[in-house]
Amino acid sequence: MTLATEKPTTSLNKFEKIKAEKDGLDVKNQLEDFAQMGWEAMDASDRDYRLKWLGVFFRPVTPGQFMVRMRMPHGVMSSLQMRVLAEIVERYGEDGNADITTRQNLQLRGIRIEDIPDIFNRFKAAGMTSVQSGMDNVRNITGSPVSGIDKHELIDTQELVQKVQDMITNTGEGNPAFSNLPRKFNIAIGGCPDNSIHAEINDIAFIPAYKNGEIGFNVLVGGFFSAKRCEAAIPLNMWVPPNDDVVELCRAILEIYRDHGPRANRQKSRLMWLIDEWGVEKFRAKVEQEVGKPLAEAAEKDEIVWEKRDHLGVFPQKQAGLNFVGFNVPVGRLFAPEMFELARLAEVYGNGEIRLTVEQNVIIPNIPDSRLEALLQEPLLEKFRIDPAPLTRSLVSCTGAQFCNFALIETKNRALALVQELEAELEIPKTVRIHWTGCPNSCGQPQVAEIGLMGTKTRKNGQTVEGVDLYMGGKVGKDAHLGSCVQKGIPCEDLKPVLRQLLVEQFEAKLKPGITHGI
Ligand code: SRM
Ligand code: SF4
Repeated sequence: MTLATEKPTTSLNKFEKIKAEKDGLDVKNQLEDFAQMGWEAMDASDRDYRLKWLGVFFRPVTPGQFMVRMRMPHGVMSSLQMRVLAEIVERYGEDGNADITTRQNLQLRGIRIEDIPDIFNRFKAAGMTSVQSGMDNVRNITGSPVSGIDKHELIDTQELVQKVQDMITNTGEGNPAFSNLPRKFNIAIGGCPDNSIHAEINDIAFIPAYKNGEIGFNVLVGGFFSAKRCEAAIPLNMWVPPNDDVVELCRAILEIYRDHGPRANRQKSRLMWLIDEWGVEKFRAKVEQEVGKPLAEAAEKDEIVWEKRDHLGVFPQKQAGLNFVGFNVPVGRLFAPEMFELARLAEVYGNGEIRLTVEQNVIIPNIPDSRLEALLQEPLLEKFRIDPAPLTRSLVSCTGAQFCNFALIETKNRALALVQELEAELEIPKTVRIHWTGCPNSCGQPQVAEIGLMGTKTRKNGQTVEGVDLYMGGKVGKDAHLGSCVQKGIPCEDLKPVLRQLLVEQFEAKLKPGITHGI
């Protein structure tokens, strides 16, 4: 094994040096000390980098108020867990909130370092962890948000996702075997016919496919976005049954990536760069060798045969008499009172379960037919609608300048205000998927959107102003493919007429009566 820790530290890049000096997970034993000394006195490498191994992110935009990124395997959580998280953010007043992320996960804000030991105890008591959710670790593992309750699903992937997370994180305790990857790593396991996981943008994706009459998964590898390069995942020409082979395969690929992945240049360290270097056949052979047995070749066709569903509204489950209800949470932002309310609704009307989606929305499952009508009358549904307007419905946004220091522009608040203005002016016959992302890191996935907006700086009247690069053509679900940049440097203040024109010319929108201004 050629881990970075065995190399002379002088030749390593900044991040490899930090990891070689001390494993990120080691700060676990220093949390009480950090709480005592406060954020200003902490060693900068521990505070700004190593804490991310525990899911705790120093925010230079709001110094002293940390962000905590959870792990919510499959986006499934209980009302009890939601309430624990609500109590945590509630104590920070206006500074506290939680964002649903594009990986079906939650990020808490406003967190003080002095509270971390207590917060981690609460996580543990409620069966949650934030371990290894940042830096060179495997991110939240995604799955269909309606797994186990979907009439149309081919494989219930919940247990598999949990098993893969447990293998990677040592059941949430932290696992040094996978805490020093060359770079971040994304895994998605989809058992549904509509590719609700965005398989194409994950380092490993499992998609349903029949082989000799048995349902299992075809495996894709190497999908990723970065500022310099974006690639859709490619077939590994491998099929695995939906059992522990999935866990073994993830373990094998992670070990290969850990031991052989390129580490010199952070811009060229994601899994696809290793696959480029070796070629997919050599990579496949190495995976087979690492797993220790021959693995089947890919099934001829996969079972992603549907357009992607957004799960908003009321849907009968596969369990007779039960329903799931999908709520739109505008740009994924939750505050403590709404989190308590979601927990209450899940308990009063469902069985206490809550699910998160990669579109930054919420699903409450297991609602009996007899309770549906009453749920739909609840005041929270005025804010988190089940039938939102067509642009709000599919709006996704990354964090942006409010909290993220990489951001070149403000995103969430601007995104929401702009679609609301456009909805006031236009009749829009169908939903249009608009994704905002504050910088080229692409956390808001503009490449999967019909209209993608990526933050940039541009010039207007001799001044540098906030702007966006416009992406178009992203297709999700069946035959997914990535969109590309069609126009650069549109000043944000000029964006509304550009989008209005696009919506009219390409998405069949019409100006509402009385709206005259200019296309
Ligand atoms: Fe991301 C870094 C937020 C999904 C690509 N991402 C960051 C950081 C941690 C930067 C930082 O330290 O400030 C952002 C934290 C801001 C904050 O305070 O919230 C951040 N990323 C997010 C989230 C919260 C966006 C959102 O609003 O939903 C998503 C959290 C997911 C989760 O629960 O773990 C998020 N990030 C993504 C995705 C989308 C996905 O996974 O489907 C991508 C593109 C896909 C991919 O990774 O291949 C993505 N984030 C990045 C990158 C570019 C990675 C690269 O290889 O270059 C960075 C920068 C980096 O890692 O150096 C980054
Ligand atoms: Fe921050 Fe850029 Fe990611 Fe948005 S895309 S959360 S601005 S790193």
